[in-house]
Amino acid sequence: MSRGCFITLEGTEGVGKSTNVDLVQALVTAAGHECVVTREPGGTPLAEEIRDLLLRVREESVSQMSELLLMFAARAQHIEHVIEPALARGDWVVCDRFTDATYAYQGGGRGMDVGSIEVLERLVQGDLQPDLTIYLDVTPEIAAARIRERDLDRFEQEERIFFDTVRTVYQTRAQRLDRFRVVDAGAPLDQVQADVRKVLARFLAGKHV
Ligand code: Z5A
Repeated sequence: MSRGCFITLEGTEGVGKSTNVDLVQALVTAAGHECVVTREPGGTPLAEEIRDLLLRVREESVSQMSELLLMFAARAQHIEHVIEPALARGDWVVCDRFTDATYAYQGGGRGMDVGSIEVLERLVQGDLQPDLTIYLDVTPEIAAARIRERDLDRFEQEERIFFDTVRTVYQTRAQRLDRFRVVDAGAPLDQVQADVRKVLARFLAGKHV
């Protein structure tokens, strides 16, 4: 049994990750693979509790280090109980956000030391990295407009400069890392989904499936 593939979707808030996860799942399944869909922070009962702690708006200010460690605590749980077992049995995993989000939000938005993130990444993930990362790129204005009607969580309440920095980190990583494919998510949904289909088709062709 060969190991499954690990696909992540990334981007700022409201960019359309949840919308496109379903499409990626459908394409992977149509190619004949069992597909596990999951998300971060979250993906197991304990990790979902940590997600709730992280996203809830509260009076007490959350220290940046607490935020970073909670992200990786949730990730450790998620990897051990969901991601690694699925990949080991040959399933494909499609995950809404992973560690690129930590570099973008905690490293970029919060301005935390990237060296500390690298240490935790190594500790928690070992050699585990996504095989393909679909980065949905959009201006913070368009993304914010898409979620305007919602009750905003603790991250979504950040200032515009925060999301500009998050986007810059994502764009830099997308240029630097081969596993990234960038999709213009400011386009109408039909176009975005056509582009996601193309990315998946090329990836599947490269895997000879
Ligand atoms: N976070 C972190 O700081 N560090 C980490 O390591 C990790 C996460 C893993 C929760 O993540 C927060 O955790 C996140 C970063 C932080 N906070 N922020 N901001 P999340 O992924 O759950 O939160 P989110 O990014 O806010 O998810 P979201 O709001 O659900 O966004 P989305 O999934 O990208 O968007 P969507 O729900 O698919 O679409 C939003 C709306 O736009 C919806 O009405 C769609 O119908 C519409 N849409 C989608 N695409 C289009 C197009 N192309 N045109 C028009 N309308 C569209």
